[in-house]
Amino acid sequence: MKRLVVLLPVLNEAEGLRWVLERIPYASLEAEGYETEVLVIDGNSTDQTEDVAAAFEARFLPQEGTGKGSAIRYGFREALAMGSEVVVMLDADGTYAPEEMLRLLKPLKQDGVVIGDRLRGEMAPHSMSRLNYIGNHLLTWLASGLYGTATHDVCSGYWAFSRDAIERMMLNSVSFEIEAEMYASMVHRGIAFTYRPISYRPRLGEAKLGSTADGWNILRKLITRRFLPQPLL
Ligand SMILES: Nc1nc2c(ncn2[C@@H]2O[C@H](COP(=O)(O)OP(=O)(O)O)[C@@H](O)[C@H]2O)c(=O)[nH]1
Ligand SMILES: [Mg+2]
Repeated sequence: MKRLVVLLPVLNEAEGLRWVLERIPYASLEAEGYETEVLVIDGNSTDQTEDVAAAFEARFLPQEGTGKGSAIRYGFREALAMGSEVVVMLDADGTYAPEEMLRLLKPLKQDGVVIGDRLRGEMAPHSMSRLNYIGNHLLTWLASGLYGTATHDVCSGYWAFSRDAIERMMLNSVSFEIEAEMYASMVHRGIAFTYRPISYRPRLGEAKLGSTADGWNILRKLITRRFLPQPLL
C-alpha cells in the first residue's frame, strides 16, 4: 500500500470541510493501492471547523499566523514527516470534488505532479465570477508566456504530488500566490507535470480571496520567480 495524505487548508470552512470529508473516496483509493490519511491545516478558524475535523477523525493542525501558502508549506512538511508517498491537496470549500482525485492519481508518476484543470473542465454556472474567470485565463496565459512552458490553469487548487516533487520544490509563498510559485518551481527544477480536466462548482461559505489584490500578488510572484528562481533563504 502507498501512503496518501489528503491535505486540506481551511479558514472558517466548517460547511465546506464537512462536504469534502463526506466525499473522500476511501474505497476506490484503497482499490488503487492507497492508504489514506487526512491532514487539515487550519488558519485559526473561529467557527466549527475544528469540530468537523474531529467528527471525521481527521488530523487537525493549527498553523502559525495565517495564509494559504504558509498552510500548504506547513502541510507539506508534516506530510513528509508522516511518511507520505503521495499528497493530494484541494480547497475545502466545496469547489473541487473529492471523488475526482483518482483522475489525478491515476496518471501520477513516481517523481511527477498532476494538476486539475478547471478551465478545460466542467465549470458549473456561478462557480466563478466574471472577473475571476478573466483573471484566471489572463494569469494562465501570462505564466505560459513568461516561462515558455504551457500551464493550463495556473491558479488551480487541486493537485496531486509525488513525494519526490514536494521535496524538490522551493517555496516561500504566504498567501494565494502559492500555486503560481509551485508552477514556477516545477519549471525551474525540471519536475514533470501534466493536467487533467476537473469539475468546478460554486463554493460553500464565504470566499477568502479578494480577487484583485490577490491577482496582483500572483502576477508579482510569477514575475519575481521568472528572474529569481528560488527563495533567497
Ligand atoms: N490554513 C489556511 N487556509 C486558508 C487560509 N485562507 C484560505 N484558506 C483556505 O484555502 C482554500 C482556498 O480559499 P478560498 O477562499 O476558497 O480562495 P479561492 O478558492 O482561491 O477563491 C479554502 O479551503 C480556504 O479555507 C489561511 O489563511 N489559512
Ligand atoms: Mg475557493
